Amino acid sequence: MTEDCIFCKIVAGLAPCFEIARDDRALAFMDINPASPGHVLVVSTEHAADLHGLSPEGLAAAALMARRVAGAIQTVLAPDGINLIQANGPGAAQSVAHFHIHVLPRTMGDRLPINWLLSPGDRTAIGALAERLKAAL
Ligand code: DGP
Repeated sequence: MTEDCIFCKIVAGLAPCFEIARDDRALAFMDINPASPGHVLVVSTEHAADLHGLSPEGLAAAALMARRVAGAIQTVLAPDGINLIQANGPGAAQSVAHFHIHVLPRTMGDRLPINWLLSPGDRTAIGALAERLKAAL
C-alpha cells in the first residue's frame, strides 16, 4: 500500500467505495465521476502506478475481472457497446497513479470523448447501479 494513493486506501477499506467484486489481486467498484451510467473501475490490489510496473499476475487478474464486470454490465444495462480503457501517464490523461481499467458502457451516438472531463455523479444512482451489477456477478 502507498499511503497517499486513494485507490490503495479503497483497496484497504480505508476510503469508501461502491464495491461490486473482489478477489486477491483485483477489486471492482463504481467510478465516482462516471462518464456514463454503470462506469466501473477495476484496480489491481497491489500498488503499481501504471501498466509498466504491474506484475503479470496483477494484470491477468484485472483483465479477467474487467471481462466479468463487462458481462454483468451487458446483462444489467444492455448497452450498445462497452469500452475497456486504461491510461498510462499524464499524456494519456491518467489522473490516478494506481493501475486501473475503466469498464465503460456506451450508447450509440453518445459522442463520449475518450479524455472525458471528470464531474461528480449522483451517488444514489451510482449505488443503485452497483447493487444491480453485484447481483449479476
Ligand atoms: P484516470 O483518469 O484514467 O486515471 O481515471 C481515474 C478515475 O478514477 C476517474 O474516472 C475518476 C475516478 N476516481 C477518482 N477518485 C476516485 C475515488 O475516490 N473513488 C472512486 N470511486 N473513483 C474515483
